[in-house]
Amino acid sequence: MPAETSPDTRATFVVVANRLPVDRAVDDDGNTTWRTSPGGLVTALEPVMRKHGGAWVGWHGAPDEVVEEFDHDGYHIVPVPLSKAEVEEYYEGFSNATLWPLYHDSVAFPEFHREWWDAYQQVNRRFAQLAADVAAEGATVWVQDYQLQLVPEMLRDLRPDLKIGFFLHIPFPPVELFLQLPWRRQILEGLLGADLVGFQTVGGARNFLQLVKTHTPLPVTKDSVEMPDGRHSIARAFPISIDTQGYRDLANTPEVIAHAEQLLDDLGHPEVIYLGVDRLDYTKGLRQKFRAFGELFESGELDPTKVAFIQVATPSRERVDEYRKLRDDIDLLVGRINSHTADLVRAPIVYRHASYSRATLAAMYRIADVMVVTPLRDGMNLVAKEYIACHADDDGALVLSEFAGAARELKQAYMVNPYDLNGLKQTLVKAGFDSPAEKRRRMKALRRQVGTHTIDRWADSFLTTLAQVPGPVH
Ligand code: GDG
Repeated sequence: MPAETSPDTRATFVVVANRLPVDRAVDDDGNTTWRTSPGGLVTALEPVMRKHGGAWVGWHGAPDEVVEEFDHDGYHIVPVPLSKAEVEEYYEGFSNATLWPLYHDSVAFPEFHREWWDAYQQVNRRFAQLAADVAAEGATVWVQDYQLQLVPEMLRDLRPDLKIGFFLHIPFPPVELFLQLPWRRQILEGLLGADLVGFQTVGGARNFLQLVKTHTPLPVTKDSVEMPDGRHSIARAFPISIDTQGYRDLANTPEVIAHAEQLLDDLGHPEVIYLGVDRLDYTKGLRQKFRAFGELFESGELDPTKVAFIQVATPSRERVDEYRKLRDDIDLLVGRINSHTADLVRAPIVYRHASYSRATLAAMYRIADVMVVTPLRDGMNLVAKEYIACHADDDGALVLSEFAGAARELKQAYMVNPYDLNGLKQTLVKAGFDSPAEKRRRMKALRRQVGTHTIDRWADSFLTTLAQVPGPVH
């Protein structure tokens, strides 16, 4: 198991991710502090890091700026500098306008540009070099996500002594889609530099192994790829989760309970509260969600004076064209629905394009009768799990897209196909007005699942498997 490190020694446990888990904040006196940043990867890995100690290598979020290494919450932070052009080409370009849409079933059109690919390679090489510099002899290095798929191979070339793991937080696409990538061979080879490649679902691991079988000469036996140096690269599913007890405790603090009461008062105690919390991203099925509620409010199947739908859309990737367009579309759609259906007192849709504290989210989870999670494709979806952890009563309900990785585990959710508008509408009504006994039955099972499959278990399972993968034959 990884051990603690101190700032002046090299680390025996290193996480490498595109972003650091902290954002810079400057207070009124001009002092810089670092605050934990929102987002799925950070929510998942921050508790792992606090437990294991070590170093986190990642970009600090400001282009053209060099930031010194520092300590934070018991671990060491190693900022990676990126130029403005690299942010545009490696991050906004290749990562978020090529790989992100392609890996999410091409729900938006992926763009392929050779300059973006060049920047992707260049930045991956820099991350690999910094990880190689900071890792102690024989250290465990855990590389995260789609922005850094070339790092495992590059790092192995630099430091063959390391144990290298890779985890993909987003879906790994079906074979036909992946094959569109002009640089598909390099990406496969990059990933195979890891001793263990982790995916959110069995389907993702299967897609990857299928590609290795058909598009490389390497022998594959079950989930193991035999590499030319005699080592093995294992591909397996490790469904990610949350710090369940941490969320439970947060939701039960007096402050959160009081905030929840306040929210209920402010909303005028609606009979049923539906809630959505998503990054503003075209994969999250927001258009579908709003259209369904719009029709339900307009037809009166949901009474706009008695039912509320709260949607938080956290600002995300605002410099990427597709995200700007989505923001405008949603503003228009919500405005139109509310202008048709609101009375003079309250609009049925409360839409906020803003970021909130974790405690405020917990208060919202507490008061939501129905949590609505409708992605068109999602690696896992932690919001679904956070709701189950925070919603203390068994009277809650989770509406969940079958295209979220979480659907493989949260089988007692009210399952929907977000493309089927009528089906979605029916299920939204059913989840809101189902019998208490049926809701209780489902919530109990969901709570059991999230209570036993925690982020600790996920990390332990990945790291134990990684430690057991046999190394190269010398
Ligand atoms: C990727 C994959 C996978 C959201 N708004 C605020 C806020 N959040 C937090 C949520 C949750 C996280 O961000 C979002 O996680 P998701 O899993 O729902 O989605 P992605 O960001 O797309 O995450 C996803 C995940 O990685 C982990 O592997 O599950 O499939 O796409 O924790 O609570 N947090 C705060 N304020 C907000 O306004 N503090």
